[in-house]
Amino acid sequence: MKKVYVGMGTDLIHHGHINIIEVARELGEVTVGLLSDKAVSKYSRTPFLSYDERKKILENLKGVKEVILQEDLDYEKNLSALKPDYVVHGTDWKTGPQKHIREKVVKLLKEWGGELVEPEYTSGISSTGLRKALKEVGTTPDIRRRMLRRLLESKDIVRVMEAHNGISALIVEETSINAENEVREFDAMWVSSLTDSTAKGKPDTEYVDRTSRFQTIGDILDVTTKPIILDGDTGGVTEHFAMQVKNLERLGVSAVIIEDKVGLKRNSLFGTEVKQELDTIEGFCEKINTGKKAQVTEEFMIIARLESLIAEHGMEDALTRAKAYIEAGADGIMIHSRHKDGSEIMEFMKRYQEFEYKVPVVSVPSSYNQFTEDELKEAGFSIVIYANHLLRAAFPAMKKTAESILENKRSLEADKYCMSIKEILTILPN
Ligand code: SPV
Ligand code: MG
Repeated sequence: MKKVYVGMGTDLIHHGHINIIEVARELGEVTVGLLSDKAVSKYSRTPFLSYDERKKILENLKGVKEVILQEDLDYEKNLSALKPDYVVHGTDWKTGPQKHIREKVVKLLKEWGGELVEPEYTSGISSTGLRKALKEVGTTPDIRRRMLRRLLESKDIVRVMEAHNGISALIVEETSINAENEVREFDAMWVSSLTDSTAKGKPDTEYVDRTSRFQTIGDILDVTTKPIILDGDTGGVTEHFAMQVKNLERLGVSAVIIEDKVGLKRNSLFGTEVKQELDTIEGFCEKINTGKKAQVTEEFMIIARLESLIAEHGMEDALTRAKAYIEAGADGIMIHSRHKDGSEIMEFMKRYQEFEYKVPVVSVPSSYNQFTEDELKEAGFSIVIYANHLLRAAFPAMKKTAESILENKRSLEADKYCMSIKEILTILPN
């Protein structure tokens, strides 16, 4: 039997994939190299189905002898080990971002006289189209909830954008650019207390209560599929926090971040201009621990947010608390700072590297926004949250539009600040 290799990343199997497998099995014994989440995430959105689920589907296709892990987009490791007589791939990779991968495969196959077979790409169907259809059907709370942990495993840094209502969440869901051979998108959404409150014209003091926050989450869940991290403020009283955790899990929210403050919560970006009272270490540890015990799913994450630097309690306090919160069961920590130069954040991260037991660390670079995602990753962060930008971007345009209409007593001149009606209609789901 000849050896045939097929590289695939797919999670939503369609007849285009079956066409490839059919050609391959005519040629010999088929090994599928299934791309890891990490490899797929380099050029596309992380698959809906986990690696093991995708593997199971492919293993049960007629003519597939074995499914092995292809860790990278590059075929070299698997091809060199297997030395197949044939590699089968659709013609779609002759152009576009996969072109250089194809060229390398051609070169490799020459080493042992292997051959590349390229069946015509099946038009009219694509995984992207299927994803769109899936979105119309809807994702499930289980798939959405577990996605954040999968992203943490497969992405260098998880990129999160704030959303405060359905339309802003749709922008986070849909905005996508092609840059440097990758499809670049936001991975998840941050339901910020600042922007949720501001959108309602109310202060960010936990005045917008849980019922209202859950309403916002519901609006976002209705129209999107990406995972959600909730800004849980202080988490409220410990007993209420335990109930909140269960509610969030049931909805399909992936994580809640709670901050170690007590009393009337004020936005961190005020710093010490207002009273910022921190919880005791014991009190906050108990809240984390109670939340973890209340949790019913494996994947839900409780992330502890450190306000020591905001309240100017110093670096040692931040590090002591970080250690204690991790010991209490926090699945991640968020270190917040409002200093523009970023030096205290970087110092914290340097010291954090010495911790024996580490968890993913979240950065909210609203003040120190000169750092790129690559630099934050380099410093040790796993998640970056752009915490308020869509709301802040919308305000200037709204204000200019209102002023322009007052000035001109008509709306013609304000058109330049507005999205066209047509565009609005196309972004909304049917
Ligand atoms: C939020 O977005 O509500 C936050 C982050 O908590 S910050 O506004 O920087 O405190
Ligand atoms: Mg907040």
